[in-house]
Amino acid sequence: MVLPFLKKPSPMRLIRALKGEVTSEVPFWYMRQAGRYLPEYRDLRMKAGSFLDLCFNPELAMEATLQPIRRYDMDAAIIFSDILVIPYALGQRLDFIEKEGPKLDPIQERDAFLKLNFDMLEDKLSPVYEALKLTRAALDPSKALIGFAGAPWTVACYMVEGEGGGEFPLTRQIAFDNPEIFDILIDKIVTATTTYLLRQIESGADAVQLFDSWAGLLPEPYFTRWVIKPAKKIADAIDRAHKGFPIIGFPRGAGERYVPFAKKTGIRAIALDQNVPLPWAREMMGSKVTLQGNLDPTSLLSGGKRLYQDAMLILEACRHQPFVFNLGHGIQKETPPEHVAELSQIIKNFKR
Ligand code: 1CP
Repeated sequence: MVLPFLKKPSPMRLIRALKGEVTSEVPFWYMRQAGRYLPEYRDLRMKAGSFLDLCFNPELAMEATLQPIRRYDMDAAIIFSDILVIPYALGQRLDFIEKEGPKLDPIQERDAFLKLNFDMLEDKLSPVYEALKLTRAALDPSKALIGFAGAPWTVACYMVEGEGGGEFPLTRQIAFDNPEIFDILIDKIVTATTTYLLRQIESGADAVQLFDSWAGLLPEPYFTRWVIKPAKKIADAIDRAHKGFPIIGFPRGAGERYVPFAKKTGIRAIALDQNVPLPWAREMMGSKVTLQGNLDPTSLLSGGKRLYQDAMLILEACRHQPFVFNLGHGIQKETPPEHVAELSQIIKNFKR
């Protein structure tokens, strides 16, 4: 048994903040920090061929993961992959079409949900685990490596609809008309995602984030059924295997439902989108929860005075609280890389 006072604090600022510490410097990383806004990413992507070839080549995926760290020295790297590797590993056809985005062969029937199986999960996802191992070995010990997965509801949206678009009308219709049938799909994704995240942790991830990008589409009682409960199942399984392991929950667009999400899942670090006022979130969730967020990505697109003012408002609001600076959603591909440098400097210059 390790006595609590003998446990060394993590050398990673991000991990200390995720565990509730008010670190003297605010740790930061950005959702979609790797990707098409970086010229070196566009070169790498050309070299790899398709997007999936890039995700499933461990050396190239490591390179894409490390590119933004070299430029901006964030506190964390997020492994380069995509939430849609889960449907792919469950046997669904997946393509990324240039300028259009992901396309899957949609599945909408009970039988198709029942047929999904886990036989190929380990084989198909092993390049992601290899990429994590390589990246962890290459990364400075002061930097955290973040693993991730899509949350079951968001992944189900793409599996049923077959593509993005943001409204997912068919998915919502199937889910609300036949919740018991939709549960079959959600439960399969919960099982696959739990295994996937546990394997990422064994492969070197220091924290994991669960992206529920479309959580805002679900009113009650569906929000509890398909956002809160699946996240709790996954988080509980991780906690049973790795007590206290840092998990970041991101039920994007949940508005006031962020509060029951934090309470009922027990997840202790919550990523906020830009529509959530930080003081409100702090008051409602208490200072035991680490907040992460929540700069509007369009502020980063604009740069200059607006970026400075918006970033400072966030930093001031969280001066005395456990906090991780991030955006409210991913970096947009038109964002000038110099603006990301400006923002990183603003955060580094801020002293608590
Ligand atoms: O052509 C290209 O290079 C593809 C662009 C791209 C990239 C760079 C896609 C396709 N995915 C990614 C990487 C990615 N996706 C990461 C990597 C690590 C990093 O952040 O740097 C992560 C964490 C994701 C997560 C992801 N993929 C989410 C959740 C976060 C969010 O943005 O809401 C979602 C919804 C996806 C699906 C997806 N993958 C790609 C696209 C264009 C989309 C969105 C499709 C749509 O709904 O329109």
